[in-house]
Amino acid sequence: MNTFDYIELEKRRQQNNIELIASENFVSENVLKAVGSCLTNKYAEGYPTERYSGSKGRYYGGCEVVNDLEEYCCLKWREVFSTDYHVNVQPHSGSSANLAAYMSVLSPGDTILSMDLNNGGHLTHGSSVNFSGRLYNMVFYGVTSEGYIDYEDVAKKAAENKPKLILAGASAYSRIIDFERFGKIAAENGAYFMVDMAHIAGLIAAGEHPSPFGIADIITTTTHKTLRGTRGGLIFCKPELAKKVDSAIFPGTQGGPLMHIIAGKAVTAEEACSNEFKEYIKQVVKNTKAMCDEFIKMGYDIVTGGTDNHLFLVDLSRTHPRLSGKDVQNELDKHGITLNKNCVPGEKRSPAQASGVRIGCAAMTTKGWKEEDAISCAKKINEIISAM
Ligand code: DSN
Repeated sequence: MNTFDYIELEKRRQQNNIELIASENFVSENVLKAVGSCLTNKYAEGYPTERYSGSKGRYYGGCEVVNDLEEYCCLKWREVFSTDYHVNVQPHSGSSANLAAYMSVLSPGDTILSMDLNNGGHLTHGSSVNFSGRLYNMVFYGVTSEGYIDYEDVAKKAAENKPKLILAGASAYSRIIDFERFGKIAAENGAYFMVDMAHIAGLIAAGEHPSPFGIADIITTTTHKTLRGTRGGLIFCKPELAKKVDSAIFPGTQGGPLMHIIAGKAVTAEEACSNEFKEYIKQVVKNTKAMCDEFIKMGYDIVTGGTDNHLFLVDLSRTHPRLSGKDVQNELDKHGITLNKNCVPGEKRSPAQASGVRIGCAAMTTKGWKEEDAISCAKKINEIISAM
């Protein structure tokens, strides 16, 4: 076996399996071509000079092409979200984007108010085992007993703790996030308002979820989830924070940008501007709702009782108390169905076991799923679980 044999095996796995991991997707041939291009050879530490007043430009010669490419990539991303926010396209990942976003406006020890990982947040939103939880003083807001963000708790914790930054955004939340309400709470408490829109960025781009642009001070995202692009991160910010954000990426936390990935991000943005992408996202939402409704019809508990986006959480604790999310994930793996275990509100098991599973339809919609495919997959999953 050599490297290309492994790549071929993984390609077959991706072709044959039903992919329900809510953060995954399948990129186009053009994205693959861009990220596999000669741009991987180029060092380009710094920024294209014209755009970054005060920046020293690039630290190497031969950057005339990559300068134009990076400018173009930024332009296209502003077009995707119809925004005049500043954008930095260099973050290697969502985690790098969040690290730099925090560093741009916070000092170690400052307080961040965010959603707990167990309630649907993200590792970089303050988990004690992550840099975020180690560097900053974290305060968490919760969800209601039905699993909705508890906005009253957000307001109360903000007033009590006076955080320097309030963060909205989640990895496992199936409902619309009220950015206006968050923004108002941040303004009332003199906090920066940051949104990590990684999961729902594709829906925001397509107008299927309210936009945080115009409300949040800083917005981070990945480009590979519902945006269906290359793996990587982006940071948007209000123009007055541009310099702080740029220097938090370079030289603050990163060296040379991955120019082949920036090319992939530019292709991703071109695709996300298209009408075809808007239709795709509409279908993602329809498929997810159809699948979720089928689980409800079959008697399953769904966190919040439904979904508004590309994912939902099945809570097995009442209906299948014997089974952990991990048991179900492992059994479905044997049948070629890929998803992940997930904690549910009020979780009694450890995150390694969990009492729920997270199901997303973005990847299978790329493969052509319509509502009837999503419904028949829900039935198949029920058959497998019922036989466990
Ligand atoms: N690991 C991603 C997810 O599955 O949601 C978040 O970074």
